[in-house]
Amino acid sequence: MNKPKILLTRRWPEAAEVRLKELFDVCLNLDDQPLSTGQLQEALGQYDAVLPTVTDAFTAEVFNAEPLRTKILANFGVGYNHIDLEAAKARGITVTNTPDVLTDCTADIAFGLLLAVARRIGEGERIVRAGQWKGWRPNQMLGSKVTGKTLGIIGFGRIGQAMAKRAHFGFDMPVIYYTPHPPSPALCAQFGASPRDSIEAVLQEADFVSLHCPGSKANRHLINAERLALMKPSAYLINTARGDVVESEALVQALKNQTIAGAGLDVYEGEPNLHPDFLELNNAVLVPHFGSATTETRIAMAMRVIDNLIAFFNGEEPGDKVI
Ligand code: 8YV
Repeated sequence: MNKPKILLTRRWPEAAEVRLKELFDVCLNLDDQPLSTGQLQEALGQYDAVLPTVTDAFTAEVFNAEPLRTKILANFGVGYNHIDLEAAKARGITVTNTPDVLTDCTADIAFGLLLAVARRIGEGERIVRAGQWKGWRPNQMLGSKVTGKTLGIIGFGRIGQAMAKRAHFGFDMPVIYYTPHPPSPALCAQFGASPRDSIEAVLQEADFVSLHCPGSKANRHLINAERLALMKPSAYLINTARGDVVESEALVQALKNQTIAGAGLDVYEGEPNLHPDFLELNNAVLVPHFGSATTETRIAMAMRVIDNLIAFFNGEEPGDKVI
């Protein structure tokens, strides 16, 4: 039997590409540039499986492709808000993702952003590199203490829970959370995490708010001007979820007017573009959507995609089937 024809839309770590090539007839995107709508449509006509990432917008328009050959989109990443699931389903296409393997690294970056913004690490580095450091003094660059402060988590799935674990065991932080899908009380008790019955309650009480809900139409601008206004002026917002969960203009205003103390951001509305005013704000720490970017995790994500493909082409249900 011929090997299934697979399109990898972006380059993967070499070890993972080698493994993929042993199993399938693989086409690589050698330029590693995001594919256009037209190229994604063509891909659906030419390959049995397409392996997208967050940079590939599989909109309803893309799924209108004719002819259609693709049977599975095996996504490299846990989030799939760039794929119109209804449209995929209507064309009979299976979608899989890569949960679990990126949980720890994403929580590490969320906690890293929390520390960086509270302790002004980005700002401090800029001063040193610019040759502007005039020497130690008692009032130099005072930030906010992290240990013992209250962490508020919005969305308490795998990554939210990993964040809670770091806060509870590493930093003695009381953890509160809001989630529409509450985990078992026993699990929450492990991290001393207590539920609140609304997003508003978390925003009002927390010293740090970290977003761990999925990107989706329903969660677009979940954090808007009205909700930002509920946060304490001393509180910080951390976003490693999806850019459009936060209304950028409202966050820029809150940071400019210091109605909140700061923000640590890994994701942006319309990335790789971002609201230009973020660049002028010293109370924002900005990193380039690299929550899962460790060699170990990116290889593990790729292997998870490969496992899903093997199951699918063996006629079994892939372990990470989304639809
Ligand atoms: C990935 C992510 O880098 O998995 C996700 O949802 O946001 C990131 O960890 C990216 O999505 C890869 O497609």
